Amino acid sequence: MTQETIKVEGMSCGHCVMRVKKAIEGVQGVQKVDVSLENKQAVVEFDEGKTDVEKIKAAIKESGYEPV
Ligand SMILES: [Cu+2]
Repeated sequence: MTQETIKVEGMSCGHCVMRVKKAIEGVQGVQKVDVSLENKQAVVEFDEGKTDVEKIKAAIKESGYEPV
């Protein structure tokens, strides 16, 4: 299992946090997601054999937010 911290721009409330969390959870291979509005970041645990950071970032982007 790999853990990565991804900075996310554009979140302004709990609703945004839920949208980003749901988007990341929808990526196959993701095990655990913790999104922080205060820190503007997502801490993601995932199976390296099934997904990668680029795919997770793409899912964040699709949900309307900006991974950095
Ligand atoms: Cu919001």
